[in-house]
Amino acid sequence: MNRNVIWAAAMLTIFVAVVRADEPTVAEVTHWQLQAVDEDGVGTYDATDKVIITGIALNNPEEMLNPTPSTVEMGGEWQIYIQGEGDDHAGTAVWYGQNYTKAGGSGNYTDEELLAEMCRINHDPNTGYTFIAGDRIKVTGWYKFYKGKINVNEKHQVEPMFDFEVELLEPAVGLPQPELITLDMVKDGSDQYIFDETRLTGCEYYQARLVRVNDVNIVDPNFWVPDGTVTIRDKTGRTFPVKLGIGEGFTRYDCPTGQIDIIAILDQESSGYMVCTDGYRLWVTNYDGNGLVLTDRGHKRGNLPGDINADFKVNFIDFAELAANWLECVPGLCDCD
Ligand SMILES: [Ca+2]
Ligand SMILES: [Ca+2]
Ligand SMILES: [Ca+2]
Repeated sequence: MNRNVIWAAAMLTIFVAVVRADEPTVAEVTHWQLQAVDEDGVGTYDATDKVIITGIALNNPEEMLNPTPSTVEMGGEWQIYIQGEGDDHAGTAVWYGQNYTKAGGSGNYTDEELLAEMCRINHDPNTGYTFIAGDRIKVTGWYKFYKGKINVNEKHQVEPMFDFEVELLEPAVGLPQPELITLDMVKDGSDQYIFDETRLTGCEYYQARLVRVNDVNIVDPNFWVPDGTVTIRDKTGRTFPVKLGIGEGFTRYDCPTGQIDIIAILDQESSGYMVCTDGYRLWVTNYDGNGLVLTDRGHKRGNLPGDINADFKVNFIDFAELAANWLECVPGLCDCD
C-alpha cells in the first residue's frame, strides 16, 4: 500500500467515524433477534445503535404504569409490550419515564415536557389516531438491557436525539390469540423457574407475549390491589406470581375466587442485573369482573350511556363516581394539541 492509499484510507476511516457519531445506525430486527441472551440471561444484541420493531401492542400504557407527572421516584411512566408475529416468537417492551437521573440518566423532564412527549407517543404521527391494545405498530428507537429483557427506550437520556417513534401499521387488528400454557412448562418439579438460554422452552420462550393459564386459583386474595402481586397455583402445586396492573377493575371488582383462568403478558424482571434467570411473572393490566377469567375482554355489555360501573342501570352510584372524578384528566391523552 503506497502512502496515498494509506492516507486516503485514514481519511475515509475518520469520515466514517464522524458520520457514525452524527447518525446512529439502525436496522429492522425481529423481536427474536433483539431478545437474544447468553447463558446468564443477559441480552447480547448490539449490532446497531437503534432498532425498528413491529408487532401487535398488547396493552394500554396507562393501565400498566402511572403516567401522572411527579418528582417521586421515576415520576410519570409509560410502557407497552409488542408481540412479534408469525415465526417471530418473542416480544419487546417499550418504556418511557420522567426522572432519568434516578437511574443514572442525563436529566429529568418537566411535567410539561413529559405530557407533551406522552401525547406524542400515544398518537400516530401520520393520522393522529390514538393507539390502543390490538393495533399493529412499528417502533423505532434506542434500546437498553434491564433485568432480563432488552427494552426499547431513551437510554435514560432526555436529549431529543434519544426520542423513539411509534407509528401505526394497521389499526384494530386485535390482540393475538394467547398461547395456552401449563405451569409445568415454565416451572420445574421443585417449583423453580425454567430458564433456557436457547429460548425454545421455559419462560424465555414466552417472554413479552400473551399467554393463558387455565384452571388455577389465587392463593392470596388479600394482596388483590392495583399494582399488587398475587400468586396462582395449579393442581400440581406449581405457583406463579401475577402482577396486577393499575386498571380500574382491580378497585371495582373483588379478586376472583375458585378455579379460574388467566390471560396475561409473561414478563421478566430478574432479581439481579448480571444473572437474569429468575423474576418471571404474569402481568394482567386490567380486569372486567367476569368472575371466570382474570383478564379484560374489552367488550362492554349494556349499551347504556352513564352506566359508569357497568351494572346495567344508571343511578346515584354512577353519579357519585362521576362527581368523585370530576375534572380528572388522563396525562398524555387529554388536552393533547
Ligand atoms: Ca429474559
Ligand atoms: Ca425524549
Ligand atoms: Ca350503573
